[in-house]
This record gives sequence, C-alpha cells and structure tokens, in this order.
Amino acid sequence: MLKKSALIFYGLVLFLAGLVLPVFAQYPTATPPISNIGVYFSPQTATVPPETTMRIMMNSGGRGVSFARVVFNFDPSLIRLTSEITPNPNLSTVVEKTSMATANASGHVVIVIAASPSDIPPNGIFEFASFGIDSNTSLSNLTGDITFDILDGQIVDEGGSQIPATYVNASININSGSFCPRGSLGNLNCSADGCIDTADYEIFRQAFGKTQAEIIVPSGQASPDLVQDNNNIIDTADYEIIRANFGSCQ
Ligand SMILES: [Ca+2]
Ligand SMILES: [Ca+2]
Repeated sequence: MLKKSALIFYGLVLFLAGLVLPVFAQYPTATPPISNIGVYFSPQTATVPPETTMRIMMNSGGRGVSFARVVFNFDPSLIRLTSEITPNPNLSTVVEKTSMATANASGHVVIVIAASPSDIPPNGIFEFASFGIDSNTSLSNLTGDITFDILDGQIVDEGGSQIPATYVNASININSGSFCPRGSLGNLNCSADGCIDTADYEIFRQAFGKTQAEIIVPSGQASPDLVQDNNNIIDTADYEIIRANFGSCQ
C-alpha cells in the first residue's frame, strides 16, 4: 500500500515536472546570468557624425536598483555631448548630474540618481540614462573611447546592499562614416567639389563668436571650429583658415 502511494507520488512529481520544465525551456527566466550583471553602453560601437544617442544600460541581475552612481570619461577634443543627460524616470531623485556644458569642457560625467519612495526601482535590464554625442573635431578617421570609471561607480539594491558590476565601455569612430573633402580647410558644407565659397562663409558667419557647444552642426557638415582652442570658440583664428582658402577647390 505504502509502495503504491509512493509510486503515485513520484509519478505525480514527474508529471508536474513534465508540465513545468518545457515552460521554463520555452521562456527563459527574466533573471540574466550573474556574469552579465553590470553597466554597458548601447551601442558599444558607434560612428559620428551623424549625431547618435548613447544609452547607458544596466543589468541588475534581478535585484531592484534603488541608488546608482555611474561615472564616465571621454576626450572632449574628439567627442561632444549634444544633449543634457536624461536619467531613468524611475530613479527620479537626481543627486548629481553633470551638465552638457561642463561635460564638454571637462570630458568627465557623474550621474548619481536614486529611487524616491513613489518610484518602482528598476530591475533586470533597463536604460539607466541616455545622451546624444557627435564629433567635435574636423580631423577624420579617429577613434575615441567613452570609458567608465569603475572605481568611482556604485550600484545599490533595495535592501541597501551593493551590487557587484562589470563595466563595458563604448568605442566611437569619429568622422569616418562620411568623408568631407577639405572640411578642415573650410569646406563647411562638405560640398563634393571641395570648394570654399560663399555658402561656406555664410555657415561660418552665423557661427562666429559662439562656442562649439552653442552651435548645431548638421549631419553632413563640418564644424566651423577649425582651430581647436581651450574654449572651442568660433573666432578669428578659425576665420583665418576660411579666408586663406576662400575661392579654392580641390
Ligand atoms: Ca563648400
Ligand atoms: Ca576655434
């Protein structure tokens, strides 16, 4: 009698396992592998121009994130931010967030955000923050990395425990997507003939006196900041390049 009930019991266990296991096989669990927990850029490789949205993604490994500090660096002579940083709305308490202007001057960004009592702490794979980037140089075929400061970063779960994380940087190809003939000489509209003429001068005139951060260089055009200076100002040094090459073609 006992033996029979035991058989029924094990039969029932096998039957249930048969029902449940295929479900797990078909739909992978939401908890990702522990080795992938961390912070990474999406995309991890980008080409600028055109202006590109970079997303800082986070994989919390199934733990709700209540607080995170993420720090990254880039070379502001090669890359510039084209927008303020947009943090995850479910980490609505902004403790610290570097402005676009400060980031473009220093190449250093600190984002410290936390969940408020009314927030739902983000869990699993989610977007931590996003921002736009573009080229900040007229030189072509360069590569610049956006690198996380691992030692300065911290992710904390709802229970107050630190989540150990790996970090994956982004590699940015600069001015390699579209070739701008003589862009560094003043062909600001990147016309195929390479001529530096009144069309280029007009682009320059409108930008004169402004900083690189204050102007918008459309995709397919070269920056009028032809001579890199400390403040990236469009000034007489840049004008001299245009003047010297005006009227010439390739
Ligand atoms: Ca031109
Ligand atoms: Ca300049």
